[in-house]
Amino acid sequence: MKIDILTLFLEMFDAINNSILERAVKNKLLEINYINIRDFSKDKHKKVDDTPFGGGAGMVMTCQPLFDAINSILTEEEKQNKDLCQIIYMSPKGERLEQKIVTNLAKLEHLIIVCGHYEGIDQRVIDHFDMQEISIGDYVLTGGELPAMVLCDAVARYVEGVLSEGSTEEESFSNGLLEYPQYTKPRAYNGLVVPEILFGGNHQEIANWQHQESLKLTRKRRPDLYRKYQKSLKNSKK
Ligand code: 4H4
Repeated sequence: MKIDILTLFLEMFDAINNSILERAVKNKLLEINYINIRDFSKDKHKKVDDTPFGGGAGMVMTCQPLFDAINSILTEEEKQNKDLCQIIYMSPKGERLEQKIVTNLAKLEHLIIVCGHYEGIDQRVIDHFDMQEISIGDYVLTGGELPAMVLCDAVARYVEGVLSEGSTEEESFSNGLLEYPQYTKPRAYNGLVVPEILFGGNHQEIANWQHQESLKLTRKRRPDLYRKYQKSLKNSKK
């Protein structure tokens, strides 16, 4: 299995280079590559983030460096056939990491893991590459590197030969909503545009749209959170 990790902080991964993964890599059961997203920035100051459209705190990682970094890794075959390589984005909005996801990922030949920072990455990157968003839990970290290490560690355990035979058989898992999609400059990238509502300047309309997007996303991705939210809404009206 080959895992390509896109990150801004390669040195953080020294932590897993001295673990069971090191032996798996040495025995050629696993290949792990670390790619620095900043190396792909075409900005003269190597910027990789910008302010979010629609206002709001924090910064968002921009499209260009991420598009170019990912496209530099995908083979022509993988660009044509999305089944050959799974691209994962570590995000609090993702599907909660559970063993079922781990065992499914462990069957793949090639994984690309994208580590976000700040408020995350521009939604167009996620949509264009049809990324699988995975969360290690309902909390926001400073970066996606630790979640990426958690995922690598969990997946590597299921790669044939990494652990001794049979050792994985007998083992045992806000405002209450997921955040709305994030966008930043440019307004259009490779024909991919930002929702017009964010440029209307009507903060109430923007806030309403963002809330609706949060509701939509949460209902789809985390029905458990959604049911809890609706219930608390009913109780607050009593
Ligand atoms: C990504 C913060 C996306 C906020 C990030 C968003 C986790 C987690 C995490 C640095 C990056 C944070 N990754 N499980 N929990 N705006 N990553 O906290 O989409 O909510 O995996 S956002």
